[in-house]
Amino acid sequence: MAKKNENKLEDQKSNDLKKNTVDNNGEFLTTNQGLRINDDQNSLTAGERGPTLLEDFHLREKITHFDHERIPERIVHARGSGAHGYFELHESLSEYTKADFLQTPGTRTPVFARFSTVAGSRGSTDLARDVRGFAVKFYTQEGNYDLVGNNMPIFFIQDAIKFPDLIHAVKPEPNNEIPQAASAHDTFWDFVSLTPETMHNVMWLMSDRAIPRSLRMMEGFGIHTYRFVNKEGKSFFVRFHWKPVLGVHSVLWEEAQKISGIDPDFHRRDLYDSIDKGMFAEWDFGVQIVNEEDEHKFSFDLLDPTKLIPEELVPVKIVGRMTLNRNVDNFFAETEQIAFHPGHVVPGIDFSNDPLLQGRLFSYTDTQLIRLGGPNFHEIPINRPVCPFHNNQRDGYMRQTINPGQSSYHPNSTGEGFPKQAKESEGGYTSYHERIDGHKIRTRSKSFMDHFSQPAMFYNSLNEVEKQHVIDAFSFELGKVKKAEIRERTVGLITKINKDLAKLVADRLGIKNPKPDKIMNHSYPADANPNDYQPMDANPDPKSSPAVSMANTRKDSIKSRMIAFFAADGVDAKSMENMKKALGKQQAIVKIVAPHAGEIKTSSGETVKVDESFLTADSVMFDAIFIPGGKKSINTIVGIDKAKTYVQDAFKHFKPIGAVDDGEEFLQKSLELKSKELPKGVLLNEQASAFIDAIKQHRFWERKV
Ligand code: HDE
Repeated sequence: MAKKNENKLEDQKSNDLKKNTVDNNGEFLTTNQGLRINDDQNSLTAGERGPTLLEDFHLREKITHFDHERIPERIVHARGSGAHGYFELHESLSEYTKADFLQTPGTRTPVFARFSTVAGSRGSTDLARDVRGFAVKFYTQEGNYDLVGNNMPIFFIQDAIKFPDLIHAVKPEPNNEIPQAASAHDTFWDFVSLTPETMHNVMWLMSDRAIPRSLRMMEGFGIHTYRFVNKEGKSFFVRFHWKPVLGVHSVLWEEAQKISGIDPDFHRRDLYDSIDKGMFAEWDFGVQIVNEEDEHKFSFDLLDPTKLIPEELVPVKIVGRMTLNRNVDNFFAETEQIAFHPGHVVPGIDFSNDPLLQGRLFSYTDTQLIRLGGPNFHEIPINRPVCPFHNNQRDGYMRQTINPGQSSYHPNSTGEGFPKQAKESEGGYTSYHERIDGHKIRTRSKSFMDHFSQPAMFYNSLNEVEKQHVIDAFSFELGKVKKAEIRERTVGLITKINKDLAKLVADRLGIKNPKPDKIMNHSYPADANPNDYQPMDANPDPKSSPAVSMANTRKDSIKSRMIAFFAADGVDAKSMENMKKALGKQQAIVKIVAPHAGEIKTSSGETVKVDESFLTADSVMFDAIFIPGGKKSINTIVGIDKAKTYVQDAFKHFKPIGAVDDGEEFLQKSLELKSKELPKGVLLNEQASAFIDAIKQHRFWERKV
């Protein structure tokens, strides 16, 4: 059986990692030199109460290694969670690209995916309002291909040279290192207010996309336009998409804030636990393909990373699926040491001249050199390709590879000319022969000056609830900004996107008459005429793009959703078990929440294990609440204040709530339902199927709260 697995392409990486996996089970404790340790409890001292001796090699080795355990965290995307899996191609892309892993339907390629927040440190909360990184390493037979994207289809800036400014502005302020993992402070909004090209990504950041319910419920985007090149040498522009099989869902800002306190590892735990339970995380992989001849047919520039290609103009063609099915064995060795790079490509995938992408191509290796401590980070197990690699690069800190022989240069005769170059027909990478003709200049193309049309399109595409959340988010974030002129300048920019939105935000900030700043773009070269850098007025084309609204996501599954069952001694076994079984069939996860930890006894005397007490959990950890019957159980729960707030919060957060039999009494007492007609998503004595359908909806936004 093991032999068979070794032959499977999708297992190649995990088999490779096994070579470096060391299991301590049943082994003696030793030094790093293999010497068995007799006493790991006491240092070597001169006498019982005397000084410690320098001679104690075990103490020295142990402490020295400990002293050097930390490496620098990533300058951005420091906090991340990752998992292994595979990518399966369903439809050949051979018409567009010669990339080997995209040729034959059914081909499985091992992958490692890492999701991250951008601004926070390694130990910061998962639920920060932030963009999420969505990076996938494909271990293909032609070398590693890294698709290093985000969960939003556009970026804040158009040129890599502004990246350090953007990141300095959003990170904690340099004088006091406040605030952690938050954009709600002066320097971020100062930069935004002076740099109108940020506004499209800012709109997405203010939307619920920035506070996902789960890493498994967010989309991924390559953002930049890349190139495909087929066997005939013909090129196509391409944008990459990941669409979550569970749909795109978020939490509310109030929930995000609470979760950050109650369980800052919420997303990491959710990914780990669901994979652990065999509920694998899945995304469909899609491409938007644009013929080279059509490069200029859009109202925006394809090379501009602050623009998306509306899916209504160029549909996303779904061609495969990624399944993450294996947790890491060691977080540091795998998730922390993985090194992504948008420049890791394979034949058939190439770059466009997007100036943001071009800058990234330099940055990633550069940052790994300092973060991972030298040029040999490609030898770290998680970073090694599954295909062989040979070249004349040598030496450097921590070199693992032993290259025998006399020759380390090319051309050589001492090594009989090896390693040799590969012809294109042998899989040698050739760059696309794009014709370039231009002056060496520093300027921004005029075609990049439309900063407001797509933010306006985004806002137009949201439903009323989504719009309200954007208004609330702007009001919160700008409300945290101390300098009035920054608030005013930003609201001025919002007027250019949507006057109603600007007015609503302005009212919340006490700004009387929001006006666009006279010179709105402050990021232009010293010698330039500022007028040449002024953004164009919004003229969205199309006016809206339904695909960007989360309200239009698929809602057909409750797999891995967390459902709290309120129960105490005397809970009605039948109503609890019936619902539990029905939810279990749909692969939802039921957690018994009780007045105390340990166990409770049902009405029929059986013992049930308690998962959480009302003290250890909170409504924000769950997708829905169910209250089974049982007079005694309900009598107990009615007396617990936290249980009542639990339900009230779930109600306020638009979540489905179900109750049967005596459970109704608790619901009535907690929610004080006055009218006979039940609020949307509150279900009394309904079939399990109705409760399941309600959970599929995720939230009942139309509920009056
Ligand atoms: Fe990155 N980015 N980035 N970035 N980025 C890094 O590389 C950089 C950008 C993204 O899980 C760094 O290994 C520049 C866009 C992800 O390990 C660094 C620019 C997009 C990750 C870096 C950008 C991304 C990174 C820090 C402007 C979406 C985490 C640590 C030109 C398409 C990968 C590291 C992981 C990480 C530079 C802009 C995505 C410093 C200079 C746009 C998902 O090299």
